[in-house]
Amino acid sequence: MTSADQPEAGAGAAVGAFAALPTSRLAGLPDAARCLVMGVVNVTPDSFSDGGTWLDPDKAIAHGLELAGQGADIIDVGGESTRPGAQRVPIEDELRRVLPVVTALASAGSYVSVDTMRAEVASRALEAGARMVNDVSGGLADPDMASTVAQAQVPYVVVHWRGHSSDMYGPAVYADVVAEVRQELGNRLQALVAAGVDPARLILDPGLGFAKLPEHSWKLLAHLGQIASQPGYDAPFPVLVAASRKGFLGKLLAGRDGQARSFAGSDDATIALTALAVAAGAWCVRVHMVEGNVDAVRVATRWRQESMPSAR
Ligand code: PMM
Repeated sequence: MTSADQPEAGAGAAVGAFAALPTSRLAGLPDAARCLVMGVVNVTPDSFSDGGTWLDPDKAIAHGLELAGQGADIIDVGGESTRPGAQRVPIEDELRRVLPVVTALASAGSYVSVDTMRAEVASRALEAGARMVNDVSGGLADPDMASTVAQAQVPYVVVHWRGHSSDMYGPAVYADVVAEVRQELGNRLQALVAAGVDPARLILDPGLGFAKLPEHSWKLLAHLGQIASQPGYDAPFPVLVAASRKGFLGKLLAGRDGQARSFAGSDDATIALTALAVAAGAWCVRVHMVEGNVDAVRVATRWRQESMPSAR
C-alpha cells in the first residue's frame, strides 16, 4: 500500500479534507476567512494557457485590475512561461515584462505576487510594490532566492519542482508520488528555514503538471492533507492549488476523438476543481478566470463550515 492509498482521518474524508490554517498566519495577506483566489496575469508571449494575450503592459494592467474587480484577493504577475518545452527567458526580458505591471497594479491597491524563479526579479518586483513571491522552482532554480525571501520577510510559495520545463516529463517518475512530493517539499522547507526564511511565511504547492503526468496530479489533489502536514511542524502548512487550465484537465475532458480540450475550454472544470480543493482545505487557488472560481470558493466554504465546523 502506498501512502496515497491510506485514508485521511476525520470529517470530509471523501475529498481528503484537512483543517487548513487561518490565513492570518501569513502576515500581510488579506484575511478573508475562506480560501483565497489568486488571479493570473501572464505577461508572456507563450504561456500555454493564455500566451500572448497580456504581453502588452497596458493590456496586462487592465486585465489585472479586471481580475481584482471580479474578486481576486491576489494578482500573480509572471514574465516567464513554464509551459512544457519552454526555454529560459533572458532576465532583462523578464524584468521588462513584469516591473511596469507590478508597479501599476500595486499602486492601484492590488495585493501583487510575483511569479518568478529568479531572486533578482523577485527583489526588484518587491521594491516595485509586490508583497509575495511565487516560485515554481521552490528556490531550486536560483541559489539566491532563499536569502532574498528571508530578508524581505514576505509570503513565499514553494512549488514542488524537479527541473526546468525544457524537460518537463523526463523526471515524472515516481514509486509513490504523494510520499515523494511531500518529502521533496519537506527538503525544500528545511533548506529555506536553514537559510533564514520564517516557516510562518511559507506556502506549499504540489506543482501540478510540473514533472507530473496526469495520474500524478490527480493523486496529489486527492491527498492535499499529506502535502500540508510536514514532519517537525504541528500545524499543517497552507497549500496553494494551481490546476487552472492545466493539461491534465484538458486530457480528462477529451472528446470522443481523443483530442484534449483546449485550455480555455477547461475553465468550467477548473471551477469544479476549485470547489473540491476548497472543501479539502486548500488555502488559495490560482486561476485564470476569476469570476466563477470566486463563486465556487463561496459555495465550498459554506459546505465546509457544516462538515468541519472547526476548520476554515
Ligand atoms: N503553474 C504555472 C505558473 N505558476 N505557480 C504556482 N504556485 N503553481 C503552479 O502550478 C504554477 C504557477 C504554469 O501555469 P500558467 O502558464 O497557467 O501560469
